[in-house]
Amino acid sequence: MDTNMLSIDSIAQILDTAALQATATAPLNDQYPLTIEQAYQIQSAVIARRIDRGERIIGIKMGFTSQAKMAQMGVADQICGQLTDAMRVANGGVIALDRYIHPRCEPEVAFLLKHALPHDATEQQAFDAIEAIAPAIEIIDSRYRQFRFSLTDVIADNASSAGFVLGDWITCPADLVGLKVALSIDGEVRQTGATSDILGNPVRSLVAAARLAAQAGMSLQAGSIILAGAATAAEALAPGMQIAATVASLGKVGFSVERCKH
Ligand code: OOG
Ligand code: MG
Repeated sequence: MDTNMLSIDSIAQILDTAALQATATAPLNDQYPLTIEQAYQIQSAVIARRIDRGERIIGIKMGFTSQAKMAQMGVADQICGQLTDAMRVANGGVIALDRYIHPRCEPEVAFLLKHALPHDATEQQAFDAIEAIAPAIEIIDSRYRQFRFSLTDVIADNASSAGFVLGDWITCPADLVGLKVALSIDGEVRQTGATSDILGNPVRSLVAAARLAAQAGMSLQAGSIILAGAATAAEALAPGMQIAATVASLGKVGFSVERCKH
């Protein structure tokens, strides 16, 4: 980074403060062009601040693994972010909107690993490492104004991660291609897709997670949770909403939003 730029830590502080205060900040890219490597360093520094506050890393989230998400956000490369225990929302739980800036939800699948994955894992190795699978909903919340960012901006911002809800873990079916995915709000289906919308097969997202995580100095261990990325575009959250996602043969997961903003 050249000298007239902010340090990795001061950019991390801007993003962390934006998240803590639920207040949007300006995208970094125009003022401080970053390399992908620097963006992941900022992401790690943002996570380090969470760890200092007592949070624990429990997994990885993948981003932009479906055409629907790439088209919605105008970003075309796969990215990863880190999940902490504090981001987890109980299945059937209730969230308060005041903790977020402009949150959205999206239907995903989650994997639980039974052993570590090497950075160059094959699809078969990735499949063999799966302990269980669950339907999931990710709550994303960009710390940037208007939810607009460049690739490096969103990497630095921990891939917009803000929360996630997991359904019950079940044994992974042998075939993960073409399971229907639906996201409904207040009982009305808003988004539909299929597991094959996630890189043709969500197991490929696990392969990509192993590669990207290693590049960014993270690792996938026994017990790690991996969110494979949304199969559909995301939907904005509003007070009082009841959100549910179903993935055929995996089951259902849901949460609701408090009726009033405090
Ligand atoms: C970035 C995160 C993308 C996904 O599932 O593709 C993502 C964003 O959309 O703000 O989580
Ligand atoms: Mg996502």
